[in-house]
Amino acid sequence: MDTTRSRELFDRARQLIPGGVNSPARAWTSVGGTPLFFNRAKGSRIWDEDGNELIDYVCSWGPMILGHGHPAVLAAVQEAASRGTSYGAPTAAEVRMAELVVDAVPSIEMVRFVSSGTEATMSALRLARAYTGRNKIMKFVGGYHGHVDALLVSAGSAAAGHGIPDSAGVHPDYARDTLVAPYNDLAAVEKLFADNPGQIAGLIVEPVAGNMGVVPPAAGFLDGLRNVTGQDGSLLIFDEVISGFRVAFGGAQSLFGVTPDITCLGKIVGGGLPVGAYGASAEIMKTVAPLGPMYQAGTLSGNPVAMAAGVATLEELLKPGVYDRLERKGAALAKGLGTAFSEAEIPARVNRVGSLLTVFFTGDPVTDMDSASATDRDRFGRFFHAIVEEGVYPPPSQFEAWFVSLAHSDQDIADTISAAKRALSAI
Ligand code: KE4
Repeated sequence: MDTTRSRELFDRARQLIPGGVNSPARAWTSVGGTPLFFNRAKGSRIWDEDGNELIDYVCSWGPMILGHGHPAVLAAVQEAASRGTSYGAPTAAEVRMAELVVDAVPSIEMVRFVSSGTEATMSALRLARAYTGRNKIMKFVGGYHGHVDALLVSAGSAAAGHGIPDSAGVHPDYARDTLVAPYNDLAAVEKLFADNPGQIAGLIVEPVAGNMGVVPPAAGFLDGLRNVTGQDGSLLIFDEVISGFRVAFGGAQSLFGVTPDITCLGKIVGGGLPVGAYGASAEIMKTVAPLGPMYQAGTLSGNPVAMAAGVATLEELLKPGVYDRLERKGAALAKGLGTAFSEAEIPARVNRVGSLLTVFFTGDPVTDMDSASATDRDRFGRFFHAIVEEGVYPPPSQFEAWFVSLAHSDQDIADTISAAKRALSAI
């Protein structure tokens, strides 16, 4: 595959931008090689600067659930932008967006929009501490919640992929009050609560882990978290930045029937433009300024063009049969990949929830960060490069999710499986 233009751009980018990228997940560090530079996408397809066309399973790391360049989203963005791009004042679009989110997400009676998932989780932590008056928080090994100081502890996603799950520059005082447990290990969580009674402001969890690769919650795990936090008076925070509007319109909390105290949203809620959100009961959200003492603000929060993209996206997702179609596509891809691996006699697992999945090269179950880290990551890197050569673009890291969109046709999925079979013969 000719990647001359990407390599030229990468050489220039690396002189100007750390690692040549504006987010480490894009750097291909864990798989090696030169990241492709893209300049166009439509539906399930994406084109790089050298004109190579690929079937896209990164989908901007989740937002493009409708597929790239959906006409309703483009029209809404163009119409909003024609009236101006930012006012720094309230707009009707924010009201419409808030109505959609409050109606969709069981735990949310009131919501505040921000500009990224990181801002959402950072604000959720501050809210939990402000509401409870407590200082400690708990997260899971391999959980990634954006680059919030207190949460860059045993973090997943590219932080783990780059071998810096505990980032440099985080003041030890910020991390000191962060307790960590293995994902799916309810006993470890219960012990931490027993050892820190009445001291934990909140427990933040990806209800479907996406940043150690996809790891579904074990049976009873989320219910267990709900019980132990409730008994202690600690707040349960669902980081649904990936799973929100992805695994169900109401997110993992509606899929699994477990209602958290605070929910964080991002990615899909912005339809590809910068939007994050955090929400909770009115009782909890009245803590947030200007109603209450917890301060949080943002110049572009609720930006009208971003709101237009989000509203258009959610309105498309409200249409009948959408999540059945996503489930069918995800299941077909996972089944086909599984068949390809078994025909090639290569030990592999495909973890999946709906249209979220991850391929692990192992014969053992992957249920937490330890088991995800023990998989054959070198083989993943070889598989990644081989399948890119065959015209399929999965995430350039083992600790990420593949995202299937409504635009991925049956033919795309069949072509992906054929490409995987050819790629497996090369690794
Ligand atoms: P952002 O600040 O990147 O919008 O969201 C942070 C975040 C919060 N919570 C979860 C569960 C997340 O997955 C993320 C961000 N996800 C990564 C990929 N796993 C985004 C890609 C990147 O970092 O460039």
